[in-house]
Amino acid sequence: MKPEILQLSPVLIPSINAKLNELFTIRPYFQQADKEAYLLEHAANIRGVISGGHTGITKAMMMRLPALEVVAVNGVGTDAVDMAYARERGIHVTATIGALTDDVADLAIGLLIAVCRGINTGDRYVRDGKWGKSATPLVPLPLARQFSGMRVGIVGLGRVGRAVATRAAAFNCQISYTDLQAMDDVPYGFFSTLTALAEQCDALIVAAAADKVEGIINTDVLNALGKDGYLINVARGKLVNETDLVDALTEGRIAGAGLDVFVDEPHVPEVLWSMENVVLQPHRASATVETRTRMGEIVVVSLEQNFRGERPAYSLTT
Ligand code: 8YV
Repeated sequence: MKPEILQLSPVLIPSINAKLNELFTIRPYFQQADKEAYLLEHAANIRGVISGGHTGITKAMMMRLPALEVVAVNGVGTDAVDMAYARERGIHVTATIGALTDDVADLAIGLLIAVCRGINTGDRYVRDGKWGKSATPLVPLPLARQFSGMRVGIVGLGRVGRAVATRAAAFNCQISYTDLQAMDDVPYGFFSTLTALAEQCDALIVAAAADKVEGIINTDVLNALGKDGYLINVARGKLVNETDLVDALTEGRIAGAGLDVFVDEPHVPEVLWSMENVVLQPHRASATVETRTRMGEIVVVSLEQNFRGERPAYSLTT
């Protein structure tokens, strides 16, 4: 009998879904209208879970799955998984470590360039038929801000943070960072506090894990970033105090923001929708065919390893 897997969030690569269905009995919980009834019917036989980084799995849900052996997160963040409880029960929790680093770093740089160069604004200007229509052509579109050479501050110098740094360095940016401690294998300047980092950079890029902290980008940090500074977040929405961010943008205390993640996805504060100096994405940093394929392969292999009786190579809990 094939192992039964409860799927809490979708996998968007058809070949991966085909493989999953070939190897396992997939129970697509995320598609059910009556989730409770579905769980009552299948919970006892579920041996594995597939979830997304943002969705994770709660302790309450794991407690309802007595036969659970493995949670394969189709993402790198495990902040939405109760890791302590998983460890307690000896449940393997795997993540797609390394698979999405490049894409997330690419989008961070993309968002920063989009916001400081006003790419979306220019796009709308052309689509709205405004180009060449104004009597004073330069007035409607203000000049943008240069990205090359910016002072870039990275919050969290893990895999993604380092990949952002490499990319920004190629644009002659001056890189500095903050993390739990200074790292001696990088040439970038270290600041032990977020405000000190924010004070001396033009753009702050949030690339930190959200397991232990939230709301760290607050009014103090945004004020330190200042009216010419940009905030980019490709990590987790909850790392930013969203109310403080909205206030800072509304009051012009920072120059702009590029956001892929939000506190309560898919809800994005409506006031941001009309801001020209804000570029919004629907949590899509890892959403390329190449990366989602690699991520899906890790999910498949992690489940396979578990059901062969092996410790999954990507396990973070066992
Ligand atoms: C994905 C993520 O959007 O890796 C993560 O932690 O949040 C994202 O890459 C998500 O996991 C897709 O399921």
